[in-house]
Amino acid sequence: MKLYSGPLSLFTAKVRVALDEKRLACELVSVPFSRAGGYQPKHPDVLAINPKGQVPVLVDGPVALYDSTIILEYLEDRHPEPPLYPRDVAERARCRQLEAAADEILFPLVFELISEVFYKAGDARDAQRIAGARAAIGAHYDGLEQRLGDRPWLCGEFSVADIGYALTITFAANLGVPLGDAHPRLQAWYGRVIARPSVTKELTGLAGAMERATA
Ligand SMILES: N[C@@H](CCC(=O)N[C@@H](CS)C(=O)NCC(=O)O)C(=O)O
Repeated sequence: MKLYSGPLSLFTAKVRVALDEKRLACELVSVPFSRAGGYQPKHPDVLAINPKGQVPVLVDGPVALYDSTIILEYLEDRHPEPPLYPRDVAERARCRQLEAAADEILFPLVFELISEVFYKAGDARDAQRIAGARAAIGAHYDGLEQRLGDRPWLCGEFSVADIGYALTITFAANLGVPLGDAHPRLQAWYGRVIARPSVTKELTGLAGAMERATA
């Protein structure tokens, strides 16, 4: 298998963690990325496979896929053990919904911070936009704290929902919105997720990439 990935790409990180959890070997191809130019120029293989021109892109023999959610589902179908989705149909649907919510509800708020804080210099930043995104992310944490309750993981056993949410929260925390005192269960859950060797390794790699990108 070959994974086209971005050094600081949250969506690629989800796939790398899943590959590691499933003990699957994969060649990693890093696409061009810089703080000044973003994902330009695009890798020709990515452009040929993904009409959105985005990473991650996974190639497995004749199968070429894009979008992290689709790739995670493919990996689960192709390599069911160890599972990263619940077996029960209703729990599985809830897990898919949460995994998508991390990408489609929480991440767009985090992306507002990436746009303002990572890509812009201090004096060009929109303080109101930053404050609005921070407040909305905090409110999202509140909802997740309720949803988690006393359970160790978001959906029964460790799953793609935990992977997606923990990585998105890591990005939010690095941009100034860490989990706070109002989120004790979420903090304990986060500690469990990042203690997994697959996630620890991924976060170490992301921290190194961040240092290089901002040097
Ligand atoms: N929904 C997609 C999002 C992928 C995505 O936004 N990838 C970013 C890197 S994290 C990218 O390639 N951006 C370049 C661009 O949009 O041109 C997924 O889940 O894979």
